[in-house]
Amino acid sequence: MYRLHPLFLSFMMFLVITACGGLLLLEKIKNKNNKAIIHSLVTLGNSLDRIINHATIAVERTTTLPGNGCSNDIQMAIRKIVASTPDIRTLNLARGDEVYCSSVFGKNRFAIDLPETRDSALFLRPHITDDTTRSLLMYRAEQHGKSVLIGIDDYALQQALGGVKHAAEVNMIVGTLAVNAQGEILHAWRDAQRITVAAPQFGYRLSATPAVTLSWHSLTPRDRLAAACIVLLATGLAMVSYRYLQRRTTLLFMLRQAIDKQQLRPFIQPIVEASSGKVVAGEVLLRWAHPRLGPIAPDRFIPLAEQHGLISRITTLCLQSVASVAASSELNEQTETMLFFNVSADAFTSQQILESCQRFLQQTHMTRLRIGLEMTERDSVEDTAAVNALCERLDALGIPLSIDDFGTGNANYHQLMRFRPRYIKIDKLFTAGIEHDTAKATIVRNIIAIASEMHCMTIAEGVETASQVETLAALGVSHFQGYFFARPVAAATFFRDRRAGIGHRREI
Ligand code: G
Ligand code: G
Ligand code: MN
Repeated sequence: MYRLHPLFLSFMMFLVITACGGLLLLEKIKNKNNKAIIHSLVTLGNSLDRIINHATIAVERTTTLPGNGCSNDIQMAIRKIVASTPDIRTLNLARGDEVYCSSVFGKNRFAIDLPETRDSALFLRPHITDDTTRSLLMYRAEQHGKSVLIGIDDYALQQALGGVKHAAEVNMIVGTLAVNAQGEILHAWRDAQRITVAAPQFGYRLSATPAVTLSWHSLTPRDRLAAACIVLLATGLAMVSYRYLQRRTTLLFMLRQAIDKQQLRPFIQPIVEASSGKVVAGEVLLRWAHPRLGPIAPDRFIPLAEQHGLISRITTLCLQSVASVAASSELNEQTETMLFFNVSADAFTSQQILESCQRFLQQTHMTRLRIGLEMTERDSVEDTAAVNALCERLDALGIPLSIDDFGTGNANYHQLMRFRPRYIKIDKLFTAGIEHDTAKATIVRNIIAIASEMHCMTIAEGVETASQVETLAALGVSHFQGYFFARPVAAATFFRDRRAGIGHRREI
Protein backbone atom coordinates (compact mmCIF):
# COMPACT_ATOMS: atom_id res chain seq x y z
CA MET A 1 0.00 0.00 0.00
CA TYR A 2 2.86 2.34 0.71
CA ARG A 3 4.02 2.09 -2.88
CA LEU A 4 1.84 5.13 -3.51
CA HIS A 5 3.52 8.28 -2.39
CA PRO A 6 2.59 9.13 1.21
CA LEU A 7 1.95 12.74 0.23
CA PHE A 8 -0.50 11.67 -2.46
CA LEU A 9 -2.29 9.27 -0.11
CA SER A 10 -2.51 11.86 2.64
CA PHE A 11 -3.83 14.48 0.23
CA MET A 12 -6.47 12.02 -0.99
CA MET A 13 -7.38 11.38 2.64
CA PHE A 14 -7.72 15.12 3.20
CA LEU A 15 -9.99 15.42 0.15
CA VAL A 16 -12.17 12.46 1.14
CA ILE A 17 -12.63 13.66 4.72
CA THR A 18 -13.35 17.22 3.61
CA ALA A 19 -15.81 15.99 0.98
CA CYS A 20 -17.64 13.66 3.38
CA GLY A 21 -17.71 16.28 6.12
CA GLY A 22 -18.85 18.93 3.63
CA LEU A 23 -21.66 16.70 2.38
CA LEU A 24 -22.82 15.96 5.91
CA LEU A 25 -22.78 19.64 6.77
CA LEU A 26 -24.63 20.49 3.57
CA GLU A 27 -27.24 17.85 4.37
CA LYS A 28 -27.63 19.29 7.85
CA ILE A 29 -28.02 22.83 6.46
CA LYS A 30 -30.54 21.57 3.89
CA ASN A 31 -32.57 19.81 6.58
CA LYS A 32 -32.54 22.88 8.74
CA ASN A 33 -33.57 24.98 5.75
CA ASN A 34 -36.34 22.55 4.83
CA LYS A 35 -37.71 22.66 8.35
CA ALA A 36 -37.66 26.46 8.21
CA ILE A 37 -39.53 26.35 4.87
CA ILE A 38 -42.15 23.96 6.24
CA HIS A 39 -42.59 26.27 9.18
CA SER A 40 -42.95 29.29 6.86
CA LEU A 41 -45.44 27.44 4.64
CA VAL A 42 -47.57 26.55 7.67
CA THR A 43 -47.54 30.21 8.72
CA LEU A 44 -48.39 31.19 5.14
CA GLY A 45 -51.30 28.73 5.17
CA ASN A 46 -52.63 30.41 8.29
CA SER A 47 -52.39 33.86 6.66
CA LEU A 48 -54.09 32.64 3.49
CA ASP A 49 -56.79 30.90 5.50
CA ARG A 50 -57.50 34.24 7.20
CA ILE A 51 -57.81 35.92 3.80
CA ILE A 52 -60.06 33.20 2.39
CA ASN A 53 -62.08 33.24 5.55
CA HIS A 54 -63.15 36.74 4.58
CA ALA A 55 -64.76 35.23 1.47
CA THR A 56 -66.84 32.93 3.66
CA ILE A 57 -67.86 35.95 5.74
CA ALA A 58 -68.90 37.75 2.56
CA VAL A 59 -70.99 34.69 1.54
CA GLU A 60 -72.70 34.69 4.92
CA ARG A 61 -73.54 38.35 4.45
CA THR A 62 -75.38 37.71 1.19
CA THR A 63 -78.12 35.89 3.21
CA THR A 64 -81.24 36.22 1.04
CA LEU A 65 -79.63 37.88 -1.98
CA PRO A 66 -79.00 34.78 -4.17
CA GLY A 67 -81.95 33.73 -6.38
CA ASN A 68 -83.73 37.09 -6.08
CA GLY A 69 -82.78 38.75 -9.34
CA CYS A 70 -80.44 41.67 -9.80
CA SER A 71 -82.31 44.77 -8.87
CA ASN A 72 -80.47 48.00 -8.16
CA ASP A 73 -80.93 47.34 -4.45
CA ILE A 74 -79.38 43.93 -4.77
CA GLN A 75 -76.51 45.36 -6.82
CA MET A 76 -76.01 48.01 -4.14
CA ALA A 77 -76.13 45.38 -1.44
CA ILE A 78 -73.47 43.18 -3.06
CA ARG A 79 -71.21 46.20 -3.74
CA LYS A 80 -71.58 47.18 -0.11
CA ILE A 81 -70.50 43.71 0.97
CA VAL A 82 -67.43 43.93 -1.32
CA ALA A 83 -66.54 47.37 -0.01
CA SER A 84 -66.89 46.39 3.62
CA THR A 85 -65.26 42.98 3.67
CA PRO A 86 -61.46 42.89 3.66
CA ASP A 87 -59.55 41.00 0.93
CA ILE A 88 -62.60 40.72 -1.32
CA ARG A 89 -62.49 42.02 -4.88
CA THR A 90 -65.72 40.89 -6.50
CA LEU A 91 -68.97 39.22 -5.57
CA ASN A 92 -71.11 37.49 -8.17
CA LEU A 93 -74.46 35.83 -7.96
CA ALA A 94 -74.85 32.89 -10.33
CA ARG A 95 -77.12 30.11 -11.31
CA GLY A 96 -75.22 27.06 -12.44
CA ASP A 97 -72.27 28.39 -14.41
CA GLU A 98 -74.04 31.62 -15.40
CA VAL A 99 -73.40 34.84 -13.50
CA TYR A 100 -76.48 37.07 -13.55
CA CYS A 101 -75.55 39.73 -11.07
CA SER A 102 -72.02 41.03 -10.46
CA SER A 103 -70.46 43.68 -8.24
CA VAL A 104 -68.30 44.72 -11.23
CA PHE A 105 -70.66 44.33 -14.22
CA GLY A 106 -74.01 44.82 -12.51
CA LYS A 107 -76.96 43.11 -14.14
CA ASN A 108 -75.20 41.30 -16.87
CA ARG A 109 -75.32 37.70 -17.80
CA PHE A 110 -72.17 35.82 -18.69
CA ALA A 111 -71.02 32.28 -18.46
CA ILE A 112 -68.08 31.36 -16.28
CA ASP A 113 -66.44 27.99 -16.74
CA LEU A 114 -66.39 26.38 -13.39
CA PRO A 115 -64.21 23.45 -12.59
CA GLU A 116 -65.97 20.44 -11.21
CA THR A 117 -65.95 21.32 -7.60
CA ARG A 118 -67.71 20.51 -4.45
CA ASP A 119 -70.44 22.72 -3.06
CA SER A 120 -68.02 25.14 -1.52
CA ALA A 121 -64.59 25.38 -2.98
CA LEU A 122 -61.74 27.48 -4.09
CA PHE A 123 -60.67 27.62 -7.68
CA LEU A 124 -58.24 29.55 -9.77
CA ARG A 125 -59.14 31.14 -13.05
CA PRO A 126 -57.80 33.91 -15.21
CA HIS A 127 -58.92 37.44 -14.45
CA ILE A 128 -62.28 38.17 -15.90
CA THR A 129 -61.24 41.65 -16.88
CA ASP A 130 -57.80 42.62 -17.99
CA ASP A 131 -54.78 40.35 -18.11
CA THR A 132 -55.86 36.74 -18.58
CA THR A 133 -52.50 35.30 -17.55
CA ARG A 134 -53.01 36.74 -14.13
CA SER A 135 -54.95 34.85 -11.60
CA LEU A 136 -58.07 35.36 -9.76
CA LEU A 137 -58.66 33.16 -6.79
CA MET A 138 -62.32 32.52 -6.48
CA TYR A 139 -64.37 31.08 -3.69
CA ARG A 140 -67.70 29.54 -4.58
CA ALA A 141 -70.52 28.67 -2.26
CA GLU A 142 -73.50 26.82 -3.75
CA GLN A 143 -76.89 25.93 -2.41
CA HIS A 144 -79.75 24.47 -4.42
CA GLY A 145 -78.34 25.58 -7.76
CA LYS A 146 -77.82 29.12 -6.54
CA SER A 147 -74.26 30.11 -6.02
CA VAL A 148 -72.19 33.01 -4.80
CA LEU A 149 -68.78 33.52 -6.39
CA ILE A 150 -66.27 35.63 -4.53
CA GLY A 151 -63.13 37.01 -6.19
CA ILE A 152 -60.36 37.27 -3.64
CA ASP A 153 -57.98 40.20 -3.74
CA ASP A 154 -54.89 39.09 -5.66
CA TYR A 155 -52.71 41.79 -4.14
CA ALA A 156 -53.19 40.35 -0.65
CA LEU A 157 -52.55 36.89 -2.03
CA GLN A 158 -49.32 37.87 -3.77
CA GLN A 159 -48.09 39.75 -0.73
CA ALA A 160 -48.53 36.63 1.37
CA LEU A 161 -46.86 34.29 -1.18
CA GLY A 162 -43.89 36.60 -1.59
CA GLY A 163 -43.09 36.71 2.10
CA VAL A 164 -41.69 33.17 2.56
CA LYS A 165 -38.05 33.10 3.66
CA HIS A 166 -35.36 30.58 2.50
CA ALA A 167 -37.61 29.55 -0.37
CA ALA A 168 -37.90 30.20 -4.07
CA GLU A 169 -40.94 29.58 -6.29
CA VAL A 170 -43.61 29.62 -3.65
CA ASN A 171 -46.86 28.39 -5.16
CA MET A 172 -50.38 28.05 -3.96
CA ILE A 173 -51.82 24.95 -5.61
CA VAL A 174 -55.53 24.83 -6.14
CA GLY A 175 -56.71 21.75 -8.00
CA THR A 176 -54.59 21.33 -11.10
CA LEU A 177 -53.52 24.96 -11.26
CA ALA A 178 -51.13 26.98 -9.19
CA VAL A 179 -50.43 30.63 -8.60
CA ASN A 180 -47.06 32.11 -7.81
CA ALA A 181 -45.96 35.21 -5.92
CA GLN A 182 -46.13 37.22 -9.14
CA GLY A 183 -49.79 36.29 -9.54
CA GLU A 184 -49.15 34.13 -12.62
CA ILE A 185 -51.20 31.03 -13.25
CA LEU A 186 -49.24 27.85 -13.82
CA HIS A 187 -50.00 24.20 -14.12
CA ALA A 188 -49.22 22.55 -10.84
CA TRP A 189 -46.30 20.14 -11.16
CA ARG A 190 -44.73 17.63 -8.88
CA ASP A 191 -41.06 17.68 -8.16
CA ALA A 192 -39.07 15.73 -5.59
CA GLN A 193 -37.19 18.88 -4.72
CA ARG A 194 -40.35 20.75 -3.81
CA ILE A 195 -41.66 20.91 -0.30
CA THR A 196 -45.45 20.77 -0.14
CA VAL A 197 -47.73 21.49 2.78
CA ALA A 198 -51.51 21.04 2.81
CA ALA A 199 -53.50 23.95 4.22
CA PRO A 200 -55.80 22.91 7.04
CA GLN A 201 -59.03 24.65 6.16
CA PHE A 202 -59.63 25.17 2.45
CA GLY A 203 -58.08 22.16 0.72
CA TYR A 204 -55.34 23.97 -1.21
CA ARG A 205 -51.65 23.17 -0.96
CA LEU A 206 -48.59 25.35 -0.65
CA SER A 207 -45.31 24.38 -2.22
CA ALA A 208 -41.84 25.87 -2.41
CA THR A 209 -38.35 25.07 -3.68
CA PRO A 210 -35.54 25.44 -1.12
CA ALA A 211 -33.29 28.33 -1.97
CA VAL A 212 -29.92 27.04 -0.76
CA THR A 213 -27.31 29.42 -2.01
CA LEU A 214 -24.29 28.14 -0.18
CA SER A 215 -21.66 30.74 0.49
CA TRP A 216 -19.56 31.54 3.50
CA HIS A 217 -21.81 34.51 4.25
CA SER A 218 -24.98 32.43 4.09
CA LEU A 219 -23.69 30.12 6.85
CA THR A 220 -24.61 30.61 10.46
CA PRO A 221 -21.70 31.04 12.90
CA ARG A 222 -22.25 27.46 14.10
CA ASP A 223 -22.10 26.09 10.58
CA ARG A 224 -18.97 28.13 9.93
CA LEU A 225 -17.39 26.64 13.03
CA ALA A 226 -18.41 23.15 11.87
CA ALA A 227 -16.90 23.78 8.41
CA ALA A 228 -13.67 25.04 9.96
CA CYS A 229 -13.56 21.98 12.26
CA ILE A 230 -14.00 19.63 9.30
CA VAL A 231 -11.08 21.25 7.45
CA LEU A 232 -8.96 21.21 10.60
CA LEU A 233 -9.80 17.58 11.32
CA ALA A 234 -9.05 16.58 7.73
CA THR A 235 -5.74 18.45 7.83
CA GLY A 236 -4.83 16.90 11.17
CA LEU A 237 -5.67 13.36 10.09
CA ALA A 238 -3.90 13.85 6.77
CA MET A 239 -0.79 15.04 8.60
CA VAL A 240 -0.87 12.14 11.04
CA SER A 241 -1.35 9.65 8.22
CA TYR A 242 1.44 11.33 6.25
CA ARG A 243 3.83 10.93 9.15
CA TYR A 244 2.72 7.35 9.69
CA LEU A 245 3.01 6.43 6.02
CA GLN A 246 6.35 8.13 5.77
CA ARG A 247 7.61 6.28 8.78
CA ARG A 248 6.53 3.05 7.17
CA THR A 249 8.70 3.81 4.18
CA THR A 250 11.76 4.68 6.22
CA LEU A 251 14.63 2.27 6.60
CA LEU A 252 14.28 2.36 10.37
CA PHE A 253 10.68 1.19 10.24
CA MET A 254 11.60 -1.55 7.76
CA LEU A 255 14.54 -2.57 9.94
CA ARG A 256 12.26 -2.97 12.97
CA GLN A 257 10.01 -5.18 10.87
CA ALA A 258 12.98 -7.12 9.54
CA ILE A 259 14.12 -7.85 13.09
CA ASP A 260 10.64 -9.06 14.06
CA LYS A 261 10.29 -11.16 10.94
CA GLN A 262 13.84 -12.49 11.25
CA GLN A 263 14.84 -11.21 7.84
CA LEU A 264 18.40 -10.57 9.03
CA ARG A 265 20.40 -13.68 8.26
CA PRO A 266 23.86 -14.56 9.48
CA PHE A 267 26.53 -15.17 6.87
CA ILE A 268 30.02 -16.31 7.73
CA GLN A 269 33.25 -15.41 5.96
CA PRO A 270 36.01 -17.98 6.46
CA ILE A 271 39.30 -16.90 8.06
CA VAL A 272 42.42 -18.79 7.01
CA GLU A 273 45.43 -19.50 9.18
CA ALA A 274 48.57 -18.32 7.40
CA SER A 275 50.82 -21.08 8.74
CA SER A 276 48.58 -23.98 7.76
CA GLY A 277 46.50 -22.46 4.95
CA LYS A 278 43.43 -23.92 6.62
CA VAL A 279 40.18 -22.32 7.66
CA VAL A 280 40.27 -22.01 11.41
CA ALA A 281 37.72 -19.27 11.98
CA GLY A 282 34.98 -17.21 10.46
CA GLU A 283 33.50 -13.75 10.82
CA VAL A 284 29.75 -13.62 11.23
CA LEU A 285 28.32 -10.90 8.99
CA LEU A 286 24.63 -10.11 8.89
CA ARG A 287 22.81 -9.93 5.60
CA TRP A 288 19.43 -8.34 5.05
CA ALA A 289 17.47 -9.39 2.01
CA HIS A 290 14.41 -7.15 1.96
CA PRO A 291 11.52 -8.93 0.18
CA ARG A 292 10.83 -5.93 -2.02
CA LEU A 293 13.95 -3.78 -2.01
CA GLY A 294 16.44 -6.64 -2.29
CA PRO A 295 19.72 -6.77 -0.34
CA ILE A 296 20.37 -3.86 2.00
CA ALA A 297 24.01 -3.34 2.90
CA PRO A 298 25.05 -3.62 6.59
CA ASP A 299 26.85 -0.30 6.18
CA ARG A 300 23.35 1.21 5.97
CA PHE A 301 21.41 -0.71 8.54
CA ILE A 302 24.03 -1.42 11.23
CA PRO A 303 24.81 2.27 11.97
CA LEU A 304 21.03 2.92 11.96
CA ALA A 305 20.47 0.09 14.42
CA GLU A 306 23.27 1.48 16.59
CA GLN A 307 21.74 4.97 16.58
CA HIS A 308 18.27 3.73 17.53
CA GLY A 309 19.16 1.22 20.22
CA LEU A 310 18.37 -1.86 18.12
CA ILE A 311 21.88 -3.26 17.87
CA SER A 312 21.83 -5.26 21.11
CA ARG A 313 18.72 -7.09 19.99
CA ILE A 314 20.24 -7.70 16.59
CA THR A 315 23.41 -9.11 18.17
CA THR A 316 21.40 -11.36 20.48
CA LEU A 317 19.30 -12.66 17.60
CA CYS A 318 22.43 -13.11 15.48
CA LEU A 319 24.10 -15.23 18.18
CA GLN A 320 20.90 -17.24 18.66
CA SER A 321 20.43 -17.91 15.00
CA VAL A 322 24.08 -18.96 14.43
CA ALA A 323 23.84 -21.21 17.47
CA SER A 324 20.73 -22.95 16.19
CA VAL A 325 22.23 -23.42 12.71
CA ALA A 326 25.43 -24.77 14.28
CA ALA A 327 23.51 -27.06 16.63
CA SER A 328 21.69 -28.61 13.70
CA SER A 329 24.82 -28.95 11.55
CA GLU A 330 26.34 -32.04 13.18
CA LEU A 331 29.67 -30.37 13.76
CA ASN A 332 31.01 -32.55 16.58
CA GLU A 333 33.56 -34.36 14.43
CA GLN A 334 35.33 -31.37 13.11
CA THR A 335 38.29 -29.35 14.26
CA GLU A 336 38.02 -26.29 16.39
CA THR A 337 36.52 -23.19 14.79
CA MET A 338 36.50 -19.69 16.16
CA LEU A 339 33.51 -17.56 15.21
CA PHE A 340 33.91 -13.82 15.47
CA PHE A 341 30.80 -11.75 16.10
CA ASN A 342 30.81 -8.04 15.45
CA VAL A 343 29.66 -6.15 18.52
CA SER A 344 29.09 -2.46 18.84
CA ALA A 345 30.29 -0.39 21.78
CA ASP A 346 26.72 -0.29 23.05
CA ALA A 347 26.84 -4.03 23.78
CA PHE A 348 29.51 -3.50 26.44
CA THR A 349 27.18 -1.37 28.56
CA SER A 350 24.87 -4.24 29.52
CA GLN A 351 25.11 -7.84 30.68
CA GLN A 352 23.05 -8.96 27.71
CA ILE A 353 26.05 -9.82 25.57
CA LEU A 354 27.45 -12.01 28.31
CA GLU A 355 24.16 -13.89 28.65
CA SER A 356 23.87 -14.28 24.88
CA CYS A 357 27.39 -15.68 24.68
CA GLN A 358 26.75 -18.10 27.54
CA ARG A 359 23.58 -19.29 25.88
CA PHE A 360 25.48 -19.74 22.61
CA LEU A 361 28.11 -21.88 24.31
CA GLN A 362 25.46 -23.95 26.08
CA GLN A 363 23.57 -24.55 22.88
CA THR A 364 26.70 -25.57 20.96
CA HIS A 365 28.54 -27.38 23.77
CA MET A 366 28.80 -30.60 21.77
CA THR A 367 30.64 -28.82 18.96
CA ARG A 368 34.12 -27.46 19.00
CA LEU A 369 32.98 -23.96 18.29
CA ARG A 370 34.48 -21.03 20.11
CA ILE A 371 33.41 -17.45 19.94
CA GLY A 372 35.26 -14.17 19.84
CA LEU A 373 33.89 -10.64 19.87
CA GLU A 374 35.00 -8.03 17.35
CA MET A 375 34.84 -4.52 18.72
CA THR A 376 33.98 -2.26 15.82
CA GLU A 377 35.81 0.94 15.11
CA ARG A 378 32.59 2.96 14.75
CA ASP A 379 32.34 4.16 18.31
CA SER A 380 34.45 3.88 21.40
CA VAL A 381 33.61 1.81 24.45
CA GLU A 382 33.32 3.78 27.69
CA ASP A 383 36.04 3.35 30.26
CA THR A 384 33.98 2.28 33.25
CA ALA A 385 34.30 -0.28 36.01
CA ALA A 386 31.21 -2.10 34.67
CA VAL A 387 32.78 -2.45 31.22
CA ASN A 388 36.01 -3.74 32.72
CA ALA A 389 34.11 -6.26 34.84
CA LEU A 390 32.24 -7.44 31.76
CA CYS A 391 35.49 -7.88 29.83
CA GLU A 392 36.93 -9.92 32.68
CA ARG A 393 33.91 -12.20 32.73
CA LEU A 394 34.13 -12.66 28.97
CA ASP A 395 37.78 -13.54 29.37
CA ALA A 396 36.89 -16.03 32.07
CA LEU A 397 34.43 -17.67 29.67
CA GLY A 398 37.25 -18.01 27.14
CA ILE A 399 35.77 -15.44 24.82
CA PRO A 400 38.59 -13.40 23.28
CA LEU A 401 38.23 -9.87 22.01
CA SER A 402 39.35 -8.68 18.63
CA ILE A 403 39.86 -5.09 17.55
CA ASP A 404 38.14 -4.60 14.20
CA ASP A 405 39.62 -2.45 11.44
CA PHE A 406 42.63 -1.52 13.49
CA GLY A 407 44.09 1.85 12.60
CA THR A 408 40.79 3.34 11.50
CA GLY A 409 38.05 5.10 13.43
CA ASN A 410 38.15 4.34 17.13
CA ALA A 411 40.25 1.20 16.71
CA ASN A 412 43.49 2.63 18.06
CA TYR A 413 46.32 2.14 20.51
CA HIS A 414 44.14 3.24 23.39
CA GLN A 415 41.78 0.36 22.72
CA LEU A 416 44.74 -2.02 22.55
CA MET A 417 45.92 -0.80 25.90
CA ARG A 418 42.55 -1.04 27.57
CA PHE A 419 41.17 -4.29 26.26
CA ARG A 420 44.29 -6.36 25.66
CA PRO A 421 42.62 -8.11 22.69
CA ARG A 422 43.73 -11.51 21.45
CA TYR A 423 43.25 -10.53 17.81
CA ILE A 424 43.88 -7.41 15.78
CA LYS A 425 42.14 -7.10 12.44
CA ILE A 426 44.09 -5.16 9.87
CA ASP A 427 41.68 -3.06 7.87
CA LYS A 428 41.32 -3.63 4.15
CA LEU A 429 42.41 -0.04 3.69
CA PHE A 430 45.95 -1.24 4.42
CA THR A 431 45.81 -4.58 2.64
CA ALA A 432 44.47 -3.18 -0.64
CA GLY A 433 47.52 -2.47 -2.81
CA ILE A 434 49.99 -3.28 -0.06
CA GLU A 435 52.31 -4.98 -2.52
CA HIS A 436 52.99 -1.63 -4.29
CA ASP A 437 52.74 0.75 -1.37
CA THR A 438 55.62 0.96 1.02
CA ALA A 439 53.72 3.16 3.45
CA LYS A 440 51.02 0.52 3.83
CA ALA A 441 53.64 -2.17 4.18
CA THR A 442 55.34 -0.11 6.90
CA ILE A 443 52.11 0.40 8.81
CA VAL A 444 51.20 -3.28 8.59
CA ARG A 445 54.71 -4.29 9.66
CA ASN A 446 54.33 -2.05 12.71
CA ILE A 447 50.89 -3.36 13.57
CA ILE A 448 52.25 -6.90 13.40
CA ALA A 449 55.21 -5.90 15.59
CA ILE A 450 52.93 -4.41 18.25
CA ALA A 451 50.61 -7.40 18.01
CA SER A 452 53.37 -9.92 18.57
CA GLU A 453 54.72 -7.88 21.51
CA MET A 454 51.23 -8.00 23.00
CA HIS A 455 50.69 -11.67 22.17
CA CYS A 456 47.98 -10.83 19.67
CA MET A 457 47.17 -12.52 16.42
CA THR A 458 46.67 -10.49 13.28
CA ILE A 459 43.93 -11.02 10.74
CA ALA A 460 44.42 -9.22 7.45
CA GLU A 461 41.06 -8.27 5.99
CA GLY A 462 40.02 -7.73 2.38
CA VAL A 463 42.67 -9.98 0.90
CA GLU A 464 41.85 -10.25 -2.78
CA THR A 465 44.99 -11.29 -4.65
CA ALA A 466 47.78 -13.84 -4.42
CA SER A 467 50.40 -11.11 -4.34
CA GLN A 468 48.68 -9.52 -1.33
CA VAL A 469 48.78 -12.91 0.36
CA GLU A 470 52.46 -13.22 -0.44
CA THR A 471 53.35 -9.76 0.83
CA LEU A 472 51.23 -10.12 4.00
CA ALA A 473 52.66 -13.57 4.72
CA ALA A 474 56.17 -12.19 4.35
CA LEU A 475 55.31 -9.43 6.83
CA GLY A 476 54.18 -12.11 9.31
CA VAL A 477 50.39 -11.80 9.32
CA SER A 478 48.90 -14.78 11.16
CA HIS A 479 45.47 -14.99 9.45
CA PHE A 480 43.81 -13.98 6.18
CA GLN A 481 40.27 -13.02 5.39
CA GLY A 482 39.06 -11.91 1.98
CA TYR A 483 37.54 -12.71 -1.35
CA PHE A 484 40.76 -14.36 -2.43
CA PHE A 485 39.85 -17.23 -0.11
CA ALA A 486 36.14 -17.02 0.22
CA ARG A 487 33.21 -14.66 0.27
CA PRO A 488 30.81 -14.65 3.17
CA VAL A 489 28.41 -17.60 2.82
CA ALA A 490 25.17 -18.48 4.60
CA ALA A 491 25.89 -19.87 8.08
CA ALA A 492 24.47 -23.29 7.12
CA THR A 493 26.78 -23.42 4.08
CA PHE A 494 29.78 -22.47 6.19
CA PHE A 495 29.12 -25.30 8.66
CA ARG A 496 28.36 -27.80 5.86
CA ASP A 497 31.66 -26.87 4.19
CA ARG A 498 33.45 -27.20 7.53
CA ARG A 499 32.02 -30.68 7.96
CA ALA A 500 32.99 -31.63 4.44
CA GLY A 501 36.46 -30.21 4.97
CA ILE A 502 36.05 -27.54 2.30
CA GLY A 503 37.54 -24.49 3.87
CA HIS A 504 38.15 -22.07 1.08
CA ARG A 505 38.41 -21.80 -2.64
CA ARG A 506 42.18 -21.64 -2.90
CA GLU A 507 45.07 -23.31 -1.23
CA ILE A 508 48.18 -21.36 -0.46
O1 G B 1 30.62 -7.46 4.81
P1 G B 1 29.75 -6.42 5.29
O2 G B 1 29.37 -5.42 4.26
O3 G B 1 28.59 -7.15 5.85
O4 G B 1 30.20 -5.63 6.59
C1 G B 1 29.92 -4.28 6.81
C2 G B 1 29.98 -3.92 8.27
O5 G B 1 28.81 -4.37 8.92
C3 G B 1 31.13 -4.55 8.97
O6 G B 1 32.06 -3.53 9.26
C4 G B 1 30.58 -5.10 10.26
O7 G B 1 31.18 -4.46 11.36
C5 G B 1 29.14 -4.71 10.24
N1 G B 1 28.36 -5.85 10.68
C6 G B 1 27.96 -6.94 9.99
N2 G B 1 27.27 -7.79 10.78
C7 G B 1 27.21 -7.18 12.01
C8 G B 1 26.67 -7.54 13.28
O8 G B 1 26.07 -8.60 13.46
N3 G B 1 26.80 -6.67 14.30
C9 G B 1 27.48 -5.51 14.16
N4 G B 1 27.58 -4.71 15.22
N5 G B 1 28.03 -5.14 13.01
C10 G B 1 27.92 -5.95 11.93
O1 G C 1 33.55 -5.88 10.24
P1 G C 1 34.31 -5.46 9.01
O2 G C 1 34.18 -4.00 8.71
O3 G C 1 35.71 -5.85 9.09
O4 G C 1 33.65 -6.29 7.85
C1 G C 1 34.40 -6.74 6.77
C2 G C 1 33.81 -6.22 5.50
O5 G C 1 34.69 -6.45 4.43
C3 G C 1 32.52 -6.88 5.14
O6 G C 1 31.74 -5.89 4.53
C4 G C 1 32.91 -7.90 4.10
O7 G C 1 31.86 -8.25 3.22
C5 G C 1 34.01 -7.15 3.39
N1 G C 1 35.00 -8.01 2.72
C6 G C 1 35.39 -9.23 3.07
N2 G C 1 36.36 -9.68 2.21
C7 G C 1 36.55 -8.68 1.33
C8 G C 1 37.42 -8.53 0.21
O8 G C 1 38.22 -9.39 -0.15
N3 G C 1 37.37 -7.36 -0.46
C9 G C 1 36.52 -6.35 -0.10
N4 G C 1 36.51 -5.24 -0.82
N5 G C 1 35.69 -6.47 0.94
C10 G C 1 35.71 -7.62 1.66
MN1 MN D 1 34.24 -7.09 11.46
